[in-house]
Amino acid sequence: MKVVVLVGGVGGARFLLGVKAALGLPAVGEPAEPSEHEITAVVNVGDDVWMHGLRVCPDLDTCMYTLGGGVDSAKGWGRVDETWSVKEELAAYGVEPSWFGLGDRDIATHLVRSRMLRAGYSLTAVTEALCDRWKPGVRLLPVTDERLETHVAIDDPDSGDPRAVHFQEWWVRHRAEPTAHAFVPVGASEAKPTPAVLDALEQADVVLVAPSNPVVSIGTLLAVPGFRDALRATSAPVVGLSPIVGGRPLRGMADACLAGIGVDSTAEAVGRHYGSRRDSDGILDGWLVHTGDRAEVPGVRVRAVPLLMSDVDATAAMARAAFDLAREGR
Ligand code: GDP
Ligand code: FO1
Ligand code: CA
Repeated sequence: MKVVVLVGGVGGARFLLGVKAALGLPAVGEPAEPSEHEITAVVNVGDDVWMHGLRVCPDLDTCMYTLGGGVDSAKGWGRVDETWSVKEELAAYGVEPSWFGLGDRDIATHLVRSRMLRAGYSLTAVTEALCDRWKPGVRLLPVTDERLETHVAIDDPDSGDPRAVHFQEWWVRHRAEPTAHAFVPVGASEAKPTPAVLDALEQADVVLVAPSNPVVSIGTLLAVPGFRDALRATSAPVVGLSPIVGGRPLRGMADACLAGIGVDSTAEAVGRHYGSRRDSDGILDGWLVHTGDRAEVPGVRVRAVPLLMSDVDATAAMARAAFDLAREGR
């Protein structure tokens, strides 16, 4: 089966572990022998940022490290067994930003990526090269090879003046505390989905929308011109899983993001925000919400199942429920 999964970072990567397990693949790494199943992750690049002259791709790296067995699973991002000598030296020089921590091992990834980008390789090619080492067992595709960065319109915490900051500054430096008035996918209007992404959507047997941040992860994928159309055009059923359980995000600050676009932090509101593929611009055929949550989404088949990714088995059960819901629509 050809499965395409739309993901951001931590939540998306953990979901991918379960998708692999549900298809009989090892959650981490590659299977011993080739599998009949193909999993392609279409990954958000809106969090990407130039830091100290290096290109950092948090969602791609979180997926690569998590599925390749190198992630710091306590944090959900960055490398396990990390050291911070370079960060300490940068601080000794008084170099900013000091609020964004780059570990020594992680820096090697950014050095390889930045060098290849400067040599003219696409982000798709760079990611493929990095995955030759990590062997995540799924194909990781940046949604676009063009520059696309999420910036956030806030009121400056000190002066109160309106200003736009890179998503990482809002998320990491300010802990998403300043009210987000708007999320601006800078570069989106010139961006387009890569040919590999369009081909994967066209060839897919099923498309899953991971329980990722609906605004800055899934929303940014949908902001790439042509992506939503390709998602609506595929013959594959599209099934999403709610990242909101019991009226709040399970991790992170998706509620701050949803408030920024005027969507309630409920499974129903997010499902309606994504909309039905039978509508004029919706993307869902099916929507999984957590047991106990209720959701009416016109034109979308809704099912309530346990949606806590407490371990790989629980996540695999979520993926199987999504496959079952996808088949119901055949
Ligand atoms: P990020 O890029 O690191 O923020 O990761 P994603 O955007 O891919 O996923 C973040 C989202 O994952 C958050 O909005 C959480 O609500 C969601 N999430 C985290 N753990 C769980 C879980 O166990 N179950 C569900 N349904 N959602 C989860
Ligand atoms: N998150 C933090 O809260 N603090 C950090 O210092 C930090 C550094 C960092 C470095 C590389 C990387 O790939 C991710 C990093 N993150 C950090 C996480 C990152 O901000 C988030 O994973 C996503 O961008 C949010 O969706
Ligand atoms: Ca992210």
